[in-house]
Amino acid sequence: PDVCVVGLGYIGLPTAAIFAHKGKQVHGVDVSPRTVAAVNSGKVPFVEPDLGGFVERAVSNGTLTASTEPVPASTYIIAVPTPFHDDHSADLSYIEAATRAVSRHLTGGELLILESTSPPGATQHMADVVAQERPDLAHAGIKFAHCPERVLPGRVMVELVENDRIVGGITPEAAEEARELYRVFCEGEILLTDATTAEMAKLVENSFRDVNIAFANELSIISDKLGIDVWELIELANHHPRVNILQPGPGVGGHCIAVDPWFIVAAAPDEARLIRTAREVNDSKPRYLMERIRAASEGTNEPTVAMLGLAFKPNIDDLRESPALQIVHDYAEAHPQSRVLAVEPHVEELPAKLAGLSNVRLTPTDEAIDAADVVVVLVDHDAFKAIPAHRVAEKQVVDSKGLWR
Ligand code: SAJ
Repeated sequence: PDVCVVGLGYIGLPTAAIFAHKGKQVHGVDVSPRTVAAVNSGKVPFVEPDLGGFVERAVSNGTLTASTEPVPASTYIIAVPTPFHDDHSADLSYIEAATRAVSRHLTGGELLILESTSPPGATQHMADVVAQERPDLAHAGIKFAHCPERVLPGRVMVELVENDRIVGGITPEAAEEARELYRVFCEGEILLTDATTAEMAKLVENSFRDVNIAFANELSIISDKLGIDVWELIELANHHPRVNILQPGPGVGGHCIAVDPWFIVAAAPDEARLIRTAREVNDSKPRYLMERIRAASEGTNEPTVAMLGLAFKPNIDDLRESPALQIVHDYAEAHPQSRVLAVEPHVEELPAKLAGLSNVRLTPTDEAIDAADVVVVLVDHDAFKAIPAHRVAEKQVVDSKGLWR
Protein backbone atom coordinates (compact mmCIF):
# COMPACT_ATOMS: atom_id res chain seq x y z
CA PRO A 1 0.00 0.00 0.00
CA ASP A 2 0.87 3.70 -0.30
CA VAL A 3 -0.18 4.51 3.24
CA CYS A 4 -0.42 2.38 6.38
CA VAL A 5 -2.43 4.07 9.16
CA VAL A 6 -1.83 2.70 12.66
CA GLY A 7 -4.76 3.36 15.03
CA LEU A 8 -8.28 3.38 13.56
CA GLY A 9 -9.95 5.68 16.07
CA TYR A 10 -11.55 9.12 15.79
CA ILE A 11 -8.60 10.45 13.79
CA GLY A 12 -6.93 7.44 12.13
CA LEU A 13 -10.04 6.02 10.46
CA PRO A 14 -11.22 9.32 8.91
CA THR A 15 -7.66 9.96 7.68
CA ALA A 16 -7.37 6.46 6.20
CA ALA A 17 -10.79 6.80 4.55
CA ILE A 18 -10.07 10.17 2.97
CA PHE A 19 -6.71 9.04 1.54
CA ALA A 20 -8.46 5.99 0.08
CA HIS A 21 -11.22 8.22 -1.29
CA LYS A 22 -8.53 10.22 -3.11
CA GLY A 23 -7.14 7.10 -4.77
CA LYS A 24 -4.33 6.08 -2.41
CA GLN A 25 -4.03 2.41 -1.56
CA VAL A 26 -4.49 2.42 2.23
CA HIS A 27 -4.08 -0.23 4.91
CA GLY A 28 -5.45 0.43 8.40
CA VAL A 29 -4.13 -1.23 11.56
CA ASP A 30 -5.73 -1.50 14.97
CA VAL A 31 -5.00 -3.65 18.03
CA SER A 32 -8.74 -4.30 18.42
CA PRO A 33 -9.91 -7.23 16.27
CA ARG A 34 -13.47 -5.86 16.58
CA THR A 35 -12.45 -2.55 15.04
CA VAL A 36 -10.57 -4.34 12.25
CA ALA A 37 -13.58 -6.57 11.52
CA ALA A 38 -15.93 -3.57 11.49
CA VAL A 39 -13.72 -1.65 9.05
CA ASN A 40 -13.25 -4.66 6.77
CA SER A 41 -17.02 -4.95 6.49
CA GLY A 42 -17.25 -1.24 5.62
CA LYS A 43 -18.56 -0.11 9.02
CA VAL A 44 -17.51 2.61 11.49
CA PRO A 45 -17.38 1.55 15.16
CA PHE A 46 -18.22 5.05 16.52
CA VAL A 47 -20.44 8.02 15.66
CA GLU A 48 -19.07 10.58 13.16
CA PRO A 49 -21.28 12.19 10.50
CA ASP A 50 -20.49 11.20 6.85
CA LEU A 51 -17.56 8.94 7.74
CA GLY A 52 -19.65 5.79 7.14
CA GLY A 53 -20.12 6.55 3.43
CA PHE A 54 -16.39 7.12 2.90
CA VAL A 55 -15.42 3.88 4.63
CA GLU A 56 -18.08 1.81 2.89
CA ARG A 57 -17.06 3.04 -0.59
CA ALA A 58 -13.32 2.66 0.05
CA VAL A 59 -13.70 -0.90 1.36
CA SER A 60 -16.02 -1.97 -1.44
CA ASN A 61 -13.71 -0.64 -4.19
CA GLY A 62 -10.68 -2.23 -2.51
CA THR A 63 -8.68 0.94 -1.68
CA LEU A 64 -9.02 0.41 2.11
CA THR A 65 -8.13 -2.80 3.95
CA ALA A 66 -7.44 -3.46 7.63
CA SER A 67 -5.67 -5.90 9.95
CA THR A 68 -4.19 -6.08 13.44
CA GLU A 69 -0.56 -5.94 12.19
CA PRO A 70 1.21 -3.31 10.04
CA VAL A 71 2.20 -4.19 6.46
CA PRO A 72 5.00 -2.81 4.26
CA ALA A 73 4.13 0.68 2.95
CA SER A 74 5.94 3.79 1.71
CA THR A 75 4.31 6.00 4.38
CA TYR A 76 3.14 5.19 7.91
CA ILE A 77 0.78 7.42 9.87
CA ILE A 78 0.57 6.81 13.61
CA ALA A 79 -2.69 7.98 15.22
CA VAL A 80 -2.88 6.20 18.57
CA PRO A 81 -3.94 7.62 21.97
CA THR A 82 -1.56 9.57 24.24
CA PRO A 83 -3.09 9.42 27.72
CA PHE A 84 -1.34 10.87 30.77
CA HIS A 85 0.09 9.28 33.90
CA ASP A 86 -1.07 10.17 37.45
CA ASP A 87 1.60 12.89 37.59
CA HIS A 88 0.14 14.34 34.34
CA SER A 89 3.18 13.43 32.23
CA ALA A 90 2.40 11.87 28.85
CA ASP A 91 2.14 8.12 28.46
CA LEU A 92 4.00 7.36 25.22
CA SER A 93 3.62 3.59 25.44
CA TYR A 94 1.04 3.39 22.61
CA ILE A 95 3.26 5.46 20.32
CA GLU A 96 6.26 3.29 21.22
CA ALA A 97 4.36 0.05 20.60
CA ALA A 98 3.06 1.28 17.24
CA THR A 99 6.55 2.43 16.21
CA ARG A 100 8.07 -0.94 17.14
CA ALA A 101 5.40 -2.79 15.16
CA VAL A 102 6.10 -0.59 12.12
CA SER A 103 9.90 -0.90 12.48
CA ARG A 104 9.83 -4.57 11.56
CA HIS A 105 8.57 -3.73 8.06
CA LEU A 106 10.95 -0.89 7.17
CA THR A 107 13.42 -1.36 4.32
CA GLY A 108 14.72 2.22 3.88
CA GLY A 109 13.38 5.54 2.54
CA GLU A 110 10.00 5.38 4.27
CA LEU A 111 8.21 8.38 5.80
CA LEU A 112 6.81 8.00 9.34
CA ILE A 113 4.25 10.58 10.42
CA LEU A 114 3.05 11.02 13.99
CA GLU A 115 -0.51 12.43 14.15
CA SER A 116 -1.24 11.68 17.82
CA THR A 117 -1.27 14.75 20.05
CA SER A 118 2.11 14.49 21.72
CA PRO A 119 4.42 16.21 24.20
CA PRO A 120 7.40 18.13 22.80
CA GLY A 121 10.08 15.65 21.72
CA ALA A 122 7.74 12.74 20.89
CA THR A 123 8.57 12.70 17.15
CA GLN A 124 12.28 12.61 17.92
CA HIS A 125 11.54 9.84 20.42
CA MET A 126 9.84 7.90 17.61
CA ALA A 127 13.01 8.28 15.52
CA ASP A 128 15.06 7.06 18.49
CA VAL A 129 12.87 3.96 18.86
CA VAL A 130 13.36 3.12 15.17
CA ALA A 131 17.13 3.66 15.51
CA GLN A 132 17.18 1.28 18.44
CA GLU A 133 15.01 -1.37 16.75
CA ARG A 134 16.67 -1.18 13.35
CA PRO A 135 20.37 -0.18 13.66
CA ASP A 136 20.80 -1.77 10.21
CA LEU A 137 18.79 1.14 8.71
CA ALA A 138 20.85 3.95 10.29
CA HIS A 139 21.75 5.41 6.88
CA ALA A 140 18.69 4.24 4.95
CA GLY A 141 17.00 7.65 4.69
CA ILE A 142 13.97 7.06 6.91
CA LYS A 143 12.12 10.34 7.48
CA PHE A 144 10.04 11.49 10.49
CA ALA A 145 7.42 14.23 10.75
CA HIS A 146 4.66 15.38 13.08
CA CYS A 147 1.35 16.43 11.58
CA PRO A 148 -1.15 17.11 14.38
CA GLU A 149 -4.87 16.88 13.64
CA ARG A 150 -7.11 19.81 14.61
CA VAL A 151 -10.54 18.53 13.61
CA LEU A 152 -13.62 19.05 15.77
CA PRO A 153 -15.48 15.82 16.57
CA GLY A 154 -18.80 15.94 14.72
CA ARG A 155 -17.28 17.91 11.81
CA VAL A 156 -14.28 15.70 11.07
CA MET A 157 -14.95 14.96 7.38
CA VAL A 158 -15.41 18.68 6.65
CA GLU A 159 -12.54 19.98 8.79
CA LEU A 160 -10.06 17.35 7.53
CA VAL A 161 -10.42 18.90 4.08
CA GLU A 162 -10.86 22.57 4.97
CA ASN A 163 -8.60 23.25 7.98
CA ASP A 164 -5.06 24.52 7.60
CA ARG A 165 -2.44 22.01 8.74
CA ILE A 166 0.92 22.21 10.40
CA VAL A 167 3.67 19.80 9.36
CA GLY A 168 6.84 19.61 11.43
CA GLY A 169 9.76 17.56 10.17
CA ILE A 170 12.75 16.18 11.99
CA THR A 171 14.42 17.32 8.74
CA PRO A 172 13.10 19.82 6.13
CA GLU A 173 12.94 16.96 3.58
CA ALA A 174 10.61 15.00 5.86
CA ALA A 175 8.31 18.01 6.22
CA GLU A 176 8.28 18.60 2.43
CA GLU A 177 7.42 14.99 1.74
CA ALA A 178 4.62 14.99 4.33
CA ARG A 179 3.22 18.19 2.79
CA GLU A 180 3.05 16.52 -0.64
CA LEU A 181 1.14 13.66 0.92
CA TYR A 182 -1.47 15.78 2.78
CA ARG A 183 -2.00 17.90 -0.35
CA VAL A 184 -3.87 14.89 -1.72
CA PHE A 185 -6.95 15.85 0.34
CA CYS A 186 -6.16 18.99 2.37
CA GLU A 187 -7.50 22.16 0.74
CA GLY A 188 -6.29 24.44 3.56
CA GLU A 189 -2.79 25.87 3.83
CA ILE A 190 -0.08 23.40 4.83
CA LEU A 191 2.53 25.17 6.94
CA LEU A 192 6.01 23.75 7.44
CA THR A 193 8.09 23.89 10.60
CA ASP A 194 10.27 21.63 12.78
CA ALA A 195 8.78 18.71 14.72
CA THR A 196 8.95 20.25 18.22
CA THR A 197 7.27 23.48 17.11
CA ALA A 198 4.50 21.46 15.47
CA GLU A 199 4.03 19.41 18.64
CA MET A 200 3.82 22.60 20.72
CA ALA A 201 1.47 24.33 18.24
CA LYS A 202 -1.18 21.69 18.78
CA LEU A 203 -0.81 21.81 22.57
CA VAL A 204 -0.86 25.60 22.56
CA GLU A 205 -4.10 25.77 20.55
CA ASN A 206 -5.94 23.68 23.12
CA SER A 207 -4.26 25.47 26.04
CA PHE A 208 -5.35 28.81 24.60
CA ARG A 209 -8.94 27.61 24.80
CA ASP A 210 -8.45 26.12 28.26
CA VAL A 211 -6.96 29.33 29.68
CA ASN A 212 -9.79 31.39 28.22
CA ILE A 213 -12.49 29.06 29.54
CA ALA A 214 -10.77 29.19 32.96
CA PHE A 215 -11.01 32.99 32.84
CA ALA A 216 -14.78 32.70 32.21
CA ASN A 217 -15.16 30.10 34.97
CA GLU A 218 -13.30 32.29 37.45
CA LEU A 219 -15.52 35.24 36.51
CA SER A 220 -18.61 33.14 37.24
CA ILE A 221 -17.38 32.36 40.75
CA ILE A 222 -16.46 36.01 41.39
CA SER A 223 -19.87 37.11 40.07
CA ASP A 224 -21.68 34.70 42.41
CA LYS A 225 -19.77 36.23 45.31
CA LEU A 226 -20.64 39.77 44.21
CA GLY A 227 -24.28 38.86 43.52
CA ILE A 228 -24.20 39.78 39.83
CA ASP A 229 -25.14 37.89 36.65
CA VAL A 230 -21.98 36.61 34.94
CA TRP A 231 -23.77 36.12 31.60
CA GLU A 232 -24.84 39.75 31.50
CA LEU A 233 -21.33 40.79 32.62
CA ILE A 234 -19.67 38.84 29.78
CA GLU A 235 -22.17 39.99 27.19
CA LEU A 236 -21.56 43.63 28.13
CA ALA A 237 -17.76 43.28 28.22
CA ASN A 238 -17.79 41.54 24.82
CA HIS A 239 -19.23 44.70 23.27
CA HIS A 240 -15.68 46.09 23.52
CA PRO A 241 -14.13 45.66 20.05
CA ARG A 242 -11.08 43.79 21.40
CA VAL A 243 -12.69 41.64 24.12
CA ASN A 244 -14.11 38.18 23.46
CA ILE A 245 -14.68 36.23 26.68
CA LEU A 246 -15.81 32.60 26.37
CA GLN A 247 -18.69 31.02 28.30
CA PRO A 248 -18.42 29.58 31.82
CA GLY A 249 -19.80 26.13 32.53
CA PRO A 250 -19.48 23.11 34.82
CA GLY A 251 -15.80 22.58 33.91
CA VAL A 252 -13.92 21.42 30.82
CA GLY A 253 -14.49 17.97 29.36
CA GLY A 254 -13.53 15.86 26.37
CA HIS A 255 -10.23 14.12 25.82
CA CYS A 256 -8.23 17.04 24.36
CA ILE A 257 -8.55 20.40 26.07
CA ALA A 258 -8.51 18.90 29.58
CA VAL A 259 -5.40 16.82 28.72
CA ASP A 260 -3.10 18.67 26.34
CA PRO A 261 -2.17 21.61 28.61
CA TRP A 262 -0.71 19.13 31.11
CA PHE A 263 1.87 18.07 28.50
CA ILE A 264 3.17 21.65 28.44
CA VAL A 265 3.17 21.78 32.25
CA ALA A 266 5.11 18.50 32.39
CA ALA A 267 7.68 19.83 29.89
CA ALA A 268 8.20 23.13 31.75
CA PRO A 269 6.82 22.76 35.30
CA ASP A 270 8.37 25.92 36.75
CA GLU A 271 7.51 28.11 33.79
CA ALA A 272 3.99 27.03 32.81
CA ARG A 273 2.32 28.74 35.78
CA LEU A 274 -0.70 30.25 34.03
CA ILE A 275 -1.39 27.09 32.04
CA ARG A 276 -1.30 24.96 35.20
CA THR A 277 -3.53 27.35 37.13
CA ALA A 278 -6.08 27.37 34.29
CA ARG A 279 -6.26 23.57 34.45
CA GLU A 280 -6.75 23.75 38.21
CA VAL A 281 -9.47 26.40 37.92
CA ASN A 282 -11.38 24.35 35.34
CA ASP A 283 -10.91 21.09 37.23
CA SER A 284 -12.21 22.66 40.45
CA LYS A 285 -15.45 23.92 38.91
CA PRO A 286 -17.36 20.64 39.49
CA ARG A 287 -16.57 20.78 43.22
CA TYR A 288 -17.75 24.40 43.38
CA LEU A 289 -21.05 23.47 41.69
CA MET A 290 -21.56 20.50 44.02
CA GLU A 291 -21.34 22.90 46.94
CA ARG A 292 -23.92 25.19 45.26
CA ILE A 293 -26.27 22.24 44.79
CA ARG A 294 -25.84 21.25 48.41
CA ALA A 295 -26.58 24.81 49.56
CA ALA A 296 -29.67 24.99 47.31
CA SER A 297 -31.11 21.83 48.82
CA GLU A 298 -30.40 22.85 52.40
CA GLY A 299 -33.50 22.70 54.59
CA THR A 300 -35.18 20.08 52.40
CA ASN A 301 -35.20 16.58 53.85
CA GLU A 302 -34.38 13.95 51.23
CA PRO A 303 -34.30 16.48 48.36
CA THR A 304 -35.07 15.48 44.77
CA VAL A 305 -32.51 16.99 42.39
CA ALA A 306 -33.00 17.12 38.60
CA MET A 307 -29.63 17.23 36.82
CA LEU A 308 -30.02 18.45 33.22
CA GLY A 309 -27.28 17.05 30.96
CA LEU A 310 -24.51 14.44 31.21
CA ALA A 311 -22.56 15.03 27.94
CA PHE A 312 -19.26 16.94 27.82
CA LYS A 313 -20.70 19.62 25.57
CA PRO A 314 -24.04 20.54 23.98
CA ASN A 315 -25.91 18.45 21.41
CA ILE A 316 -23.66 15.38 21.43
CA ASP A 317 -23.87 11.97 23.10
CA ASP A 318 -20.17 11.90 24.09
CA LEU A 319 -19.72 11.43 27.86
CA ARG A 320 -15.92 11.11 27.88
CA GLU A 321 -14.28 13.13 30.68
CA SER A 322 -17.57 14.95 31.14
CA PRO A 323 -17.68 17.33 34.13
CA ALA A 324 -21.50 17.00 34.13
CA LEU A 325 -21.26 13.25 34.57
CA GLN A 326 -18.69 13.71 37.32
CA ILE A 327 -20.91 16.18 39.19
CA VAL A 328 -23.93 13.86 39.03
CA HIS A 329 -21.81 10.93 40.23
CA ASP A 330 -20.01 12.75 43.04
CA TYR A 331 -23.14 14.51 44.29
CA ALA A 332 -25.22 11.33 44.32
CA GLU A 333 -22.48 9.40 46.08
CA ALA A 334 -21.93 12.09 48.73
CA HIS A 335 -25.69 12.57 49.35
CA PRO A 336 -27.28 9.13 49.55
CA GLN A 337 -30.44 10.65 51.06
CA SER A 338 -30.97 12.75 47.86
CA ARG A 339 -32.96 11.38 44.94
CA VAL A 340 -31.03 12.29 41.76
CA LEU A 341 -32.91 12.43 38.45
CA ALA A 342 -30.35 12.43 35.63
CA VAL A 343 -31.69 13.90 32.37
CA GLU A 344 -29.82 13.22 29.12
CA PRO A 345 -31.95 13.10 25.95
CA HIS A 346 -28.97 11.82 23.90
CA VAL A 347 -28.53 8.50 25.75
CA GLU A 348 -30.92 5.61 26.22
CA GLU A 349 -29.62 4.11 29.43
CA LEU A 350 -27.84 5.23 32.56
CA PRO A 351 -24.07 5.31 31.86
CA ALA A 352 -21.96 2.65 33.62
CA LYS A 353 -20.39 5.23 35.93
CA LEU A 354 -23.82 5.96 37.46
CA ALA A 355 -25.35 2.50 37.25
CA GLY A 356 -24.01 1.42 40.66
CA LEU A 357 -25.67 4.31 42.52
CA SER A 358 -29.11 3.32 43.82
CA ASN A 359 -30.31 6.93 44.24
CA VAL A 360 -29.78 7.88 40.55
CA ARG A 361 -32.34 7.31 37.81
CA LEU A 362 -32.35 8.34 34.12
CA THR A 363 -35.51 10.42 33.81
CA PRO A 364 -37.33 12.25 30.97
CA THR A 365 -36.97 16.05 31.15
CA ASP A 366 -40.53 17.05 32.10
CA GLU A 367 -40.94 14.31 34.66
CA ALA A 368 -37.65 15.27 36.32
CA ILE A 369 -38.50 18.98 36.49
CA ASP A 370 -41.97 18.29 37.90
CA ALA A 371 -40.57 16.06 40.65
CA ALA A 372 -37.56 18.22 41.56
CA ASP A 373 -36.95 20.47 44.54
CA VAL A 374 -33.70 21.62 42.92
CA VAL A 375 -33.12 21.91 39.15
CA VAL A 376 -29.45 21.92 38.04
CA VAL A 377 -28.37 22.86 34.50
CA LEU A 378 -25.10 21.16 33.52
CA VAL A 379 -25.24 21.19 29.69
CA ASP A 380 -26.92 23.71 27.36
CA HIS A 381 -28.42 21.18 24.93
CA ASP A 382 -30.87 22.80 22.47
CA ALA A 383 -33.55 20.54 23.99
CA PHE A 384 -33.06 22.30 27.35
CA LYS A 385 -32.95 25.80 25.87
CA ALA A 386 -36.56 25.23 24.81
CA ILE A 387 -37.70 24.90 28.45
CA PRO A 388 -39.48 28.15 29.45
CA ALA A 389 -38.29 29.87 32.65
CA HIS A 390 -41.75 29.69 34.26
CA ARG A 391 -41.39 25.86 34.38
CA VAL A 392 -38.79 26.29 37.13
CA ALA A 393 -40.16 29.45 38.78
CA GLU A 394 -41.10 27.54 41.97
CA LYS A 395 -37.84 25.56 42.17
CA GLN A 396 -34.40 26.14 43.58
CA VAL A 397 -32.18 26.53 40.49
CA VAL A 398 -28.42 26.04 40.02
CA ASP A 399 -27.78 27.06 36.43
CA SER A 400 -24.16 26.54 35.28
CA LYS A 401 -24.92 27.53 31.65
CA GLY A 402 -27.15 30.61 32.04
CA LEU A 403 -30.22 28.98 30.51
CA TRP A 404 -32.76 30.98 32.51
CA ARG A 405 -31.04 34.27 33.19
N1 SAJ B 1 -16.40 24.93 26.89
C1 SAJ B 1 -16.79 25.87 27.84
N2 SAJ B 1 -16.96 27.18 27.46
C2 SAJ B 1 -16.77 27.58 26.17
C3 SAJ B 1 -16.36 26.63 25.20
C4 SAJ B 1 -16.18 25.30 25.59
O1 SAJ B 1 -16.98 25.57 29.02
O2 SAJ B 1 -16.97 28.78 25.90
C5 SAJ B 1 -16.19 23.52 27.29
C6 SAJ B 1 -17.12 22.54 26.60
O3 SAJ B 1 -18.36 22.45 27.23
C7 SAJ B 1 -16.33 21.25 26.69
C8 SAJ B 1 -14.86 21.72 26.60
O4 SAJ B 1 -14.90 23.11 26.89
O5 SAJ B 1 -16.52 20.60 27.93
C9 SAJ B 1 -14.17 21.48 25.26
O6 SAJ B 1 -15.06 21.69 24.16
P1 SAJ B 1 -14.61 22.40 22.79
O7 SAJ B 1 -15.80 22.47 21.90
O8 SAJ B 1 -13.95 23.68 23.08
O9 SAJ B 1 -13.46 21.46 22.16
P2 SAJ B 1 -13.28 19.87 21.82
O10 SAJ B 1 -12.62 19.24 23.00
O11 SAJ B 1 -14.53 19.23 21.32
O12 SAJ B 1 -12.26 19.96 20.56
C10 SAJ B 1 -11.02 20.68 20.70
C11 SAJ B 1 -10.86 21.67 19.52
N3 SAJ B 1 -9.77 22.59 19.81
C12 SAJ B 1 -9.93 23.94 19.73
O13 SAJ B 1 -10.98 24.47 19.45
C13 SAJ B 1 -8.71 24.77 20.03
C14 SAJ B 1 -10.59 20.90 18.22
O14 SAJ B 1 -10.31 21.79 17.15
C15 SAJ B 1 -9.39 19.94 18.42
O15 SAJ B 1 -9.11 19.20 17.23
C16 SAJ B 1 -9.74 18.97 19.52
O16 SAJ B 1 -9.94 19.73 20.73
C17 SAJ B 1 -8.60 17.98 19.66
O17 SAJ B 1 -8.73 16.84 19.16
O18 SAJ B 1 -7.55 18.33 20.22
